[in-house]
This record gives sequence, structure tokens and C-alpha cells, in this order.
Amino acid sequence: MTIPQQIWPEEFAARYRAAGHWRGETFPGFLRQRAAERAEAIAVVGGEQRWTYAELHARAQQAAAGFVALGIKPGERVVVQIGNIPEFFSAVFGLFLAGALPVYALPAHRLTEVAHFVAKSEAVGYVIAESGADGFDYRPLARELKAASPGLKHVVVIGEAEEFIPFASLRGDPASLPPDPDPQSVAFLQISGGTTGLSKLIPRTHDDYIYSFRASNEICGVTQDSVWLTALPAAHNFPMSSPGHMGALYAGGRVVMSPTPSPETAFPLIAREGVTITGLVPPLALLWAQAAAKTAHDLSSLEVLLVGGAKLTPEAARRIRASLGCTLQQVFGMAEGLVNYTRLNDPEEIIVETQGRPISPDDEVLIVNDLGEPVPEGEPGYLLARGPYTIRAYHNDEAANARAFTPDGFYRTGDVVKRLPGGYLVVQGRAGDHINRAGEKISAEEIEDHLLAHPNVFDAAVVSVPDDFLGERSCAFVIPQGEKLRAAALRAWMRGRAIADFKVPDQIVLVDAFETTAAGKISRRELRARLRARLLAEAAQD
Ligand code: OOB
Repeated sequence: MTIPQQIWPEEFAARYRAAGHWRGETFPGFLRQRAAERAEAIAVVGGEQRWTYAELHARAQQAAAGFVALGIKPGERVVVQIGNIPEFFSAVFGLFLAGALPVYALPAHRLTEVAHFVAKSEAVGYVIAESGADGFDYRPLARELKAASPGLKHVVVIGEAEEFIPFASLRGDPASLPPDPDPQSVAFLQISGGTTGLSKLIPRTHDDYIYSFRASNEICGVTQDSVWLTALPAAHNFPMSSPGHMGALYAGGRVVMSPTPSPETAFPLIAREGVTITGLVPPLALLWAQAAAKTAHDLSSLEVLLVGGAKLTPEAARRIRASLGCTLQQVFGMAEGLVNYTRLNDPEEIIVETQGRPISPDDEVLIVNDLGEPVPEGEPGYLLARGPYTIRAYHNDEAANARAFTPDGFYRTGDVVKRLPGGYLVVQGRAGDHINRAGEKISAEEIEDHLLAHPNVFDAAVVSVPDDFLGERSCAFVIPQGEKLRAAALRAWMRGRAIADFKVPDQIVLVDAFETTAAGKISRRELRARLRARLLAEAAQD
């Protein structure tokens, strides 16, 4: 068993402690503290439920004692796949209190992805809700997962559990809970967007993650009077920590869970709960801006809207500001660490034209050319980052680590950016081959591997295509072989691969051959670049 670790060289750790970034706080510690200080304040709202801090803590403790009674030990991993319901918090904090490490799957993930997370993290447990906001039943998925995962011992279900363990039945001796974890130990594993192949696991420590949202609270003005709405999937790093629901709970504020991000669901919640701040990906922010013009719901409590996860164009930023009438804050972050924000009092052109600047004075940002040399200010280059909340390694993945980190510990973000005076970054694009589909990252290679598993696919190359609404969508070029293949049939077949729906190619184009160079064989990567260039040129002509 490989216990997840995240190790900063001691000289860096000492610096981050001395600067007051790492304060030795932990998830169990801060929840206990808020429960003592703000016992009667409402912490979490969702559906018909409204939990005070005391209640959230009591529920998490009960779940934790139940996890311990099941035999889950400190340091063990448990995959959590829960949508935007209050039990997300009783489950996750329950695991923290039991010393176990949540592994955050998204509700959209299916057997292929979840089985990978279980295998890669060597998870012993899986916690789900019986069904999602879209009606998807997770229990058949759990059944298949259990059959495919010999190490998976416990399946816990919120709601009707069938043959599994009902979450509500978890009980145990509160005295059995372990002592608080080491603040520098790994608290959970987040899922990477991934450029090459399957998602990698991102180990985040108590100290580093708590620093990221404590500092985000300051930058975004989150206090105990704030009401944060989680509209994006709760397991995503953005709504979790920028400043997110963890930031809001840390501040002693209130978290409102919106089961879906649609204006029809979210607007009544904003009006009823007096939501002050939330975060959205660009396509949703545009949808909200459109809907806000017509809605009867009072959205005037909304003070700050964070937009990030994918590039927001200046025109879209202006439109959103004008119609929602709150402060827009751009956020450019990554589950691996580095997060940039425009500041609340920045001039309009900075808010509209840039993706902000780093959280921390100790974030080190390098922008380099192909040779790894720094480029002059204002010129585009590859973004590398190192700092008090940016990981030094993925979990258990030597090959990825060799690619993704420099020998002196900088994370290669894969983003192409330019830096303006004042340290503000403007995202120009990606170096790697992924599709950023409305903030969901899709690895081209992962999808090609699925396509290549079809007997009538000779070769495949997946590229991103600009899309007015989604920002980018996916297009798969496929060379068929053998029996006649139809694009629609291949799409349907891809749906049967037990993958997240957002990964099924939006478009499949059948071609006779891929263009090759005089040298003959070209790399898949080069091929993608050519296809992408062709599509961009075609789009420009339209
Ligand atoms: C957030 O995290 P991830 O891990 O899902 O994706 C990270 C990648 C970045 O490397 C970048 O390629 C892209 O998403 N991205 C943006 C962006 N914000 C993220 N690209 C352009 N403009 C932006 N504003 O997506 C994430 C994590 C924390 C906070 C916000 C977003």
C-alpha cells in the first residue's frame, strides 16, 4: 500500500510556516473550532435541510465513528461520489474525523473512471448517494465497481442502500476516533483534469489546502456573514476552495447547495437564502446573465461572482458585469495548486482583460519558452508554478511526475500565458492536448484510447474546436477499417464505454487518412496540432 504523501523540501516548509501560511490547522480541528464558536449559526443548507455548525459536527462525528467501526483506518482512502447535497459535508468531514482520505470523484464519472480512482488510490471504501440530481442511480454502478475492485470493502449509500451500508445507519463509539492528523499529512486526493491519459491523483495536505482557502477568503471578502452557493459540482476544486464551500465554512459563514447550476434551480435559492457569493464556469455565467434579465427572483444579495475554470473573453466579462450587477472576479486556478484572482477593487480593464494574479506572495511563477528560458514580460510562454499550496508530485505516478515537474520542483501547468505589469496573467491557451469543455477537462489521449478499442477504428485523433457556448468542444477524426462504420453508431458505442458523458466526442468525422509528412509517420501530438490548426482556419472563414 502506498500512503499518499506530499513532500516539500524542509527549507520551503520552514519558509511557509515562518510566513504564517502553514499554521498547523487541520480539517477536523477547524470544524471542531467552528462548532464551538458558532454552534447555533447555520452552516449548510440543502433541500429541506438546514444544519447548524453544531449539527454538522455531530453528524460528521457520527459518520466518523461509523467509518471507524467498519474498520476504516487512518490514512486509508475512500472514494466519494456525491452531488450537491448537505450529506456531502457529513460524509467528507466524517472521513476527515476518522483520519481517512476522501478521493473526490465527480457525479458525471462512470465505472471506467471510478474503477481507475479506486485502483490508483487503493481505496477501501466508496460513498455515494442512491441517485443524483439527474436521476442517475449509483447503486448498479457500485455493484459493478465492487465486482471489478477486489480491494474495495465498503460501499456506503446515502438514502436507500439496498444490499449496501446505509449512511444513516453508521454508528460507533465517539471515543474510537483517532487524534487529529499531522497538519502536513495528506488530507484528500483531488482528481486532475489530465492531459495525458487517465486522471492523476492530486494529494493535498491540511496545511496547504487550508492556507489556499483562508487566503482566498481574504481576497474575495468572505466572512462569517457570507453565504456561498455551490452551484458547480461540489467535488470540483474551484467551488470547493476558491474560496468555495470550504472557505465559507472556515470563515463560519453559510453554504447553500444547489443541486444543479441552472438558473431555475439556483435563482430561487439565491433569493431565499440571501446568497452573497458564488462561482461559475464561463458558459454558465453567460446563461445566468441572460436569465437574470428576465427573472422575477431578487438576486440583489449577490455581491461577488467568480468566473473561472476556462477562459472568459473580455466581451463575455463585460456582458456578465452589466447584467448581474455584482462584482466580477476572474479566477484562474488548478486542482494541483496555483490560483489567481483579479482583486475586488481592481480597475475594470484588469477585471475584464486578465485572469488575475496569484494568491500568495510566496507563489513563484515562471513563464518560459521551449528551451525553458524565461520570456520577457508581456510575451506568451509556458506557465510553471511553485509555492505553498502547489503540489510537488502526483500520487503514485512516477512517469507523470517526471513530465509534470521540473527538477527544482516547479509544476508545469501546461498553460500558455503572458504576464502583465503587476503580475497579472492572461491565459493564451494550452500546450497540452486537452479539451476544456465548459471547464471540464478532457484528455485527447484518453478518448483516442477508447476509440481505438473499437474493432472498426484503425486510427483516431481527438482535438478541440472553438464553440460559442462551451468555449471548446471535442472533435474526433477517425480512420475506419473493416466493416462500414457510421459516426452516429460510433458515438453510441462510446456512450457504452462507461465514461463521463462530457467525454463522448461532440463530433466524429470519418476520414480516409491523416495527412502525413514526407518523413512518413508523424506523432499523434503533431497530428492533433495540424487538425486543430485546420479547424481553426475553417472556423475563421465561417
Ligand atoms: C480549475 O481546475 P482544474 O484542475 O479543473 O483545471 C485547471 C486548468 C488550468 O490549468 C487551465 O488550463 C484551465 O483549467 N483554467 C483556465 C481558467 N481557470 C482554469 N483557463 C483559462 N481561464 C481561466 N480562468 O479549473 C480551477 C481550479 C480552481 C479555481 C478555478 C478553476
